[in-house]
Amino acid sequence: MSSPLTQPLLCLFLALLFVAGTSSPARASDELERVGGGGGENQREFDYFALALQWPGTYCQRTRKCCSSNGCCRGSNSPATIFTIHGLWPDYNDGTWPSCCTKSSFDPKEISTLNDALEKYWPSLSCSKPSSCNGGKGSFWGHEWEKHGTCSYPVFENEYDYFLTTLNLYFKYNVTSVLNDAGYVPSNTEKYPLGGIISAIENAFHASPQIICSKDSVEELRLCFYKDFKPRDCAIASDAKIDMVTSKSSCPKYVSLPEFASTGHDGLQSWASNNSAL
Ligand code: U2P
Repeated sequence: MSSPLTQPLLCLFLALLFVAGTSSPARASDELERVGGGGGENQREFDYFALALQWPGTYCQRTRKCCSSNGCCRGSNSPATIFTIHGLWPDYNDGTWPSCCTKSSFDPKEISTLNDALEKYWPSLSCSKPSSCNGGKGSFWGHEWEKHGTCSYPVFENEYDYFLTTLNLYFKYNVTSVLNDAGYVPSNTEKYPLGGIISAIENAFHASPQIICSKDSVEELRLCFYKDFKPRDCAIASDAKIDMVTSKSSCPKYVSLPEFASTGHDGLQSWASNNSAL
C-alpha cells in the first residue's frame, strides 16, 4: 500500500491533471464517433455509475501462469492488500447495462500521463486479453473504455476524463481504508459478517455497496454514484440490503478477505527467467 505521505501527493497531482485536462479546449481526437444513441446503436442513456473494485487476494488465487501484464505477478509490487479498480460502469436501474456504445477504439497515448497510477491502482489481474468491441483482443484498460467508457456519454466524452475521474473517485472513496479502520483486514483465517462490511461502507459513504463473492471470499465490491458522482445505493429496491445477505447475494453471511498469496512464480523476475527464450 502507498505510504500516508505519497497518497495525498498523488491525489493532488491527479486533481491538477484533471483541472488541466478539463479546462483545455476539447482535442479533436477526443471527439467520439457516436453511433446512434449508444452501443450497438440505439442504447439509451445510462442511469448511474458503478465503480467496480476487485480484491487481488481473491482474484490472484486463480493465477496459473504469469506474464508481464498480470498485476498478480509483480511479487512485492503486487497490489496485495488494497482493492484495485475493475472499471467504472454506466448502468441501468433495471440491473442491465449498455455496452460498446461508439466506434471509438482505445488509444493508449491519450492516457499515457496516467500510466503509473493506472498500473498501480487499475492493474489487470490476469494474463488473458479481454475482447474489444470490434471482436479482437486488447488490453484490460482498452476493454473497459470500449465496453463501458464509451457508454458514459454525456458525462465523459473522452478516454482521459474517464480514466482520470475513475482514479479520483477511487481515491476519494477509499474502501480499503474504511474496511481496515472497521477491523476488516486481510486474513486467511478470519471470517467477517457480510452485514458488518456493508454497514461499514454505508456509515462511511451513506450508500449501500454491492458485494460479489467467489465461494466465501470477497471478490469484488461495487460503489454506486449518480451522474454527478454523489454516492447512491447500488440497488434501488428498498429491500436491497436484505437481498445482499440472503439467497440473492453471491456471498454467504460470513465472508473472508484472503491475504494475497504468491503465485509460486515469485513475481515477474522468475517469470522472465523462465521465459528467457521468448
Ligand atoms: O459480473 C460479471 C461481468 O459482467 C459485467 N458487468 C457486470 C455488472 C455491471 O453492472 N456491468 C457489467 O458490465 C462485467 O464485465 P467486464 O467489464 O469485466 O467485461 C463483469 O465482470
